[in-house]
Amino acid sequence: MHPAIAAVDPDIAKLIEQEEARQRDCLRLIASENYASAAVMAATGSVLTNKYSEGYPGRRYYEGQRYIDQVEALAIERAKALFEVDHANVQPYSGSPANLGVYLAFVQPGETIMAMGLPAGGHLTHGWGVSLTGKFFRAVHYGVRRDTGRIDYDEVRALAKKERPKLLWAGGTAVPRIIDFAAFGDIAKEVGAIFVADIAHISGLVAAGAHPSPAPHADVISSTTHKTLRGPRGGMLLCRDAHAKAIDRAIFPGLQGGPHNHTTAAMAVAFKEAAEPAFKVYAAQIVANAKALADGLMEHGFELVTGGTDNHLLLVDLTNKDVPGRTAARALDAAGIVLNCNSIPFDPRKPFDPSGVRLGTAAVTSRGMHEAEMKRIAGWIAEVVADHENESVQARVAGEVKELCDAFPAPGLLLD
Ligand code: DSN
Repeated sequence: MHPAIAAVDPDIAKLIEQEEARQRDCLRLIASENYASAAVMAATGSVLTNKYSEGYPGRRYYEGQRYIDQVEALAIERAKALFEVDHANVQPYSGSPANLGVYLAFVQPGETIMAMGLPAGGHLTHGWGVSLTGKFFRAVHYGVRRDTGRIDYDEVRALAKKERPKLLWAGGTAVPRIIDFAAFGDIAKEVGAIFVADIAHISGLVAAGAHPSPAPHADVISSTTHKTLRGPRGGMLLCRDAHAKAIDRAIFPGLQGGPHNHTTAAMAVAFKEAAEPAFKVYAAQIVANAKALADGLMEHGFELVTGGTDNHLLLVDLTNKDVPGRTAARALDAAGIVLNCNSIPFDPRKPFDPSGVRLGTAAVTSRGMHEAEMKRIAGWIAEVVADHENESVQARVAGEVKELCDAFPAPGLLLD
């Protein structure tokens, strides 16, 4: 399958093949994962990995950039058109470096930033204590309401007025509902903060109009490119013209060296794919599938944080099932259903062994699955969680999962 690798390194070739078979034969419900297309995969594995190109198109430190400049310029132009922004920087290596670039552009060490707390669904790089961003800056966190699991915008406003942050972040890794970017934009204006929308999870939905865009409201938009957007592992920062210089300088030379040109090319391909009418259909189906999976799970007695979903992501509180999140996730993995355990808001359990699991529908939707398949998946999840120590149930479900996967081939795989 990978003859060039196998000839040099059979151990790695074998492991890649095994991982590819795993991705083929299981239901991948990790909310941040997807299947990149064959074209995106090919660009990622291209000769562009051989080239150094510190700087930006037309302003590089090394020669030999005539093709690389065109690749990066195409990626930039496509990102700008897709997200309707003035400026795009496509060089961040991934979401965390993109977010570090935002801090470097706008905040001094010790200054105050405000974001959603990690236990409520925020991200480590939004000032959480164990992250560099929580050590170098004074981070203040908002959460969600205990009764609804949703953001209370009045509470965010009151906290922002009290703390006067320099940066206000919206977005996170476990937010199942639409984020009111206009409300965040207003709050940021009221307190004189730079408003950053981290849309890593939802950027594919935003690009396709399946989630409201932060573009009219945010000073900066940060995103990865490999989640719902279905591109390569990478990051990007989008902003208004007024912030373009600060953002570009922060990424290079502030934070990174040479951009990963193979990734830039793959991003350009992914942006082109995301601008096609078919991607709108895909993104709408991600959301429809998430709603169907949510309904299916609730019919089986599962409790969802916020009572459902508006996007690709579901957060399930397993407390009423009396099964810890990690135990459920491991049993499901053995049954070919792959998700991750996750803290729920106000979780009494520790983050490494939390009360919930997080699911997303981007990858299964990339296989062409629809609502009917989501109902079947909900049924399997219910069966495996209810009998989580029963290995024969797991083995039987894994077989049924494989049959379903065989009927919905995943994009971008070389096997078969
Ligand atoms: N690891 C990503 C996620 O799963 O949401 C965030 O960095």
